[in-house]
Amino acid sequence: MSLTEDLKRRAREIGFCAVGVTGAEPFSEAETAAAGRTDEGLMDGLTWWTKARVHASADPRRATPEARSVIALAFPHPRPNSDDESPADGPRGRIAAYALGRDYHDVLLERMQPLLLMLREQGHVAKTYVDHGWMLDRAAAARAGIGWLGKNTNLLVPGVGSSVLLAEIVTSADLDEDRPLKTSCGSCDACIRVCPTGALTAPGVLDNRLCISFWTIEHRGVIPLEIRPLIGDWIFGCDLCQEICPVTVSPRAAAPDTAALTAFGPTIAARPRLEELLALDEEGFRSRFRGSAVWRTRRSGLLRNACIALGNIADRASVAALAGALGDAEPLVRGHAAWALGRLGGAPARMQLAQALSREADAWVREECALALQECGPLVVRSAV
Ligand code: B12
Repeated sequence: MSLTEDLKRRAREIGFCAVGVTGAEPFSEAETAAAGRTDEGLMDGLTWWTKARVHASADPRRATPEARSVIALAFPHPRPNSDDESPADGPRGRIAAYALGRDYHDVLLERMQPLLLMLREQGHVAKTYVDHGWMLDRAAAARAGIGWLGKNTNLLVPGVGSSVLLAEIVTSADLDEDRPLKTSCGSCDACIRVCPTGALTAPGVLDNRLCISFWTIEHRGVIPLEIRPLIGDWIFGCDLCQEICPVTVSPRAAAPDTAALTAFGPTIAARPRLEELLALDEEGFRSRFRGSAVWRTRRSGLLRNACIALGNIADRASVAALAGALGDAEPLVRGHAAWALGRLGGAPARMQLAQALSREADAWVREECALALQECGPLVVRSAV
């Protein structure tokens, strides 16, 4: 058996659902696309994203000059559990499926170790990438033929869909290369139509500034007023453009390998109770989300998102929880709690907002309280006659 076949067999045993090989030449087409989109402002908001990063990420030999091959790998991620759905016990938010288990960076890095060992034992240089090194993951996967780039920009693995996370090994080993697939999404544009913010501006083109995933995961500060109502009940990431994808949700799509999924450990609730999240202090946040991708938002980001979701669900029974958040130590949480109360409306919400306004020192939070009071409508005073 050749080294390529050996590596592929081992990768599948470890739980990777797709594995392919491409050469180590630069990903020139993807580089041009990514640089162009960066120039057009489509990647704006991601403070760590730069043109220099695009160019470096497009060249596997930048960090590994002796590289001959790139092994592209896809690993299935957990899926939401349907018995986590009962809305009867209060409003719930939604967490993107990829974040339901242990942080995927750790999981995939661990899983790649036996492959690294195989290569190094034969004297080859081998370097791993799971998003944190600079590499264009989707471009590598597409050129290695493990899937095609869908109109929702995600890599779709035939027979599996996009519920996968990507990783690569750049190596000096001269492996047998695979060819890119000829598959495409055809005339289907369900993902483009379902996105509530219109973030998919054309097939395969995402405007980061409109993506719910960007706002709820990556953005650190205040979420613009016009975006908030469009976020719905998402509190970390968004899967709408994948959940509608006929390839990903096809009954014929392979169920994720349960042995592979154990690598993610116990999963967190896909639909957590929002009021419970608002009650988390720093320690509570840490013990609930340490080791999971949700950690990235920090407590203040997650509570900000929970307030927005409560505002969108607009159940007046949430006034007390939101009133508690009006007293949070973080202005970011207080301001978004005020917005949410404005969306709930009614006398109790109005009273909480008026009280908050009278004690609030932060200028932006005061502004949010004032706007929310207007949103609640005029105070109705019942006449005695
Ligand atoms: C920046 C980033 C984000 C940003 C911006 C997204 C973006 N489009 O760039 C934000 C925070 C919004 C984000 C969101 C998500 N992300 Co992200 N993200 C990345 C990251 C770090 C870089 C992506 C990148 O290079 N962007 C530059 C743009 C220009 O590239 P692109 O959108 O992929 O565009 C390519 C194709 O569209 C194609 N193309 C060009 N023209 C055309 C035309 C047509 C017709 C078609 C079909 C294709 C096509 O060429 C482009 C260049 O390769 C990668 C990890 C990595 N290091 O690669 C993960 C990564 C792409 N993200 C991932 C995930 C899981 C997500 C989310 C699903 C998470 C979630 N559930 O909330 C969402 C999906 C949103 C979406 N539809 O893209 C996975 C995707 C796995 C997969 N199956 O594809 C990756 C690969 C991480 C990983 N290692 O697994 N992400």
